[in-house]
Amino acid sequence: MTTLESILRALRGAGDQGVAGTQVSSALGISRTAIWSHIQELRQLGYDIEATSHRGYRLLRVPDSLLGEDLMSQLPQERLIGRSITIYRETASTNLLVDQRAMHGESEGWVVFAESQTRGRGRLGRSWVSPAGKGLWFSVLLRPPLRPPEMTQLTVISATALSRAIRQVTGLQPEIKWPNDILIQGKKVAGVLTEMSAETDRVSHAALGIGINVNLEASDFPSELQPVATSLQIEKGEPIHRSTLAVALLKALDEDYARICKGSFQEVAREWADQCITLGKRVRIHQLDHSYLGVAESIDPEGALMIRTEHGELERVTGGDVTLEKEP
Ligand code: BT5
Repeated sequence: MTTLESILRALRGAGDQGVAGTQVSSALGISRTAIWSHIQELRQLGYDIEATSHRGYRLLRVPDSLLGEDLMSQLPQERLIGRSITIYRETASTNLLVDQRAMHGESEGWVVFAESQTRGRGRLGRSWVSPAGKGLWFSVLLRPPLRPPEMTQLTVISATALSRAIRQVTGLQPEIKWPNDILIQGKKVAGVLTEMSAETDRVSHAALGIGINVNLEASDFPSELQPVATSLQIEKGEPIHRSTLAVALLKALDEDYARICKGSFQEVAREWADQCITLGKRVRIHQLDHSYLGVAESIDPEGALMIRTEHGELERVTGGDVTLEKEP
């Protein structure tokens, strides 16, 4: 744990009571002058920290910018996802950064956020709009104990964790559209891009990329997306604190990833099914070169969508796009 993270943990732990400089300095084994210079550093970053002789240091307000140490200071000490967190001001794509670091042996659970992405990626070569300071654009490095055909499980747990965290922090009611869309009132508010590097039978690492439109305004979306995309701020009618949401989401992801690592995917799948708007609906499945109609019946133990086609056959869908069809 870095000193900055420990100081933030102490400040948050003390809450309104405040914490004495001497107490922090003896707990961390560093001088009061060193603590003071870290407090100054935090103030420069926009943290409002009161310093008085009778109450010591008190955290009054935190900025909306992302700081790795601050996110880590709010996560449980025992965790896999978010063991280490890096924030970039700008990058091409956070999934790309995960790939590069994974090749150099970075440990599982590393998380990288970017305040903006210049080449944010969607699935199937599509792009993801990621303007500066308005969303949560991040990726997690995982080394999952899954075989390549089971990788849809990762998308399913991410959508479930995302939906839970959004509900907890904003009170909004998100819906999940298989496999990777989070919608509010029918408009897309977040998406998941799971990319893996696999050998024949084993996934060597995965980049789990998540994009959430937090405080975008309608004018932040290109005109063609305005009818189909939304943000939490637009839906809630007020800005949402990004780091509060980031912490809730990292906790939720850590819980759900632990569940699949111990083979309890079905538990997450049940929670997923409760919020999924795709199940029970007439859908059109779009594959690379063709599309067909059917009814979405269930997800199977590997996370694939089971479709009853018009001809009565059961098809297993692991990729491509699904659109909801009007009932005949
Ligand atoms: C996704 O793809 O929904 C996956 C999005 C994953 C983004 C994250 S951000 C962090 C990490 N790093 C990356 O480079 N990517 C991940 P897909 O289902 O293919 O949806 C892409 C389509 O959604 C685009 O073709 C647009 O139509 C639309 N779209 C693009 N940006 C959007 C936005 N910000 N909000 C809503 N819709 C958007």
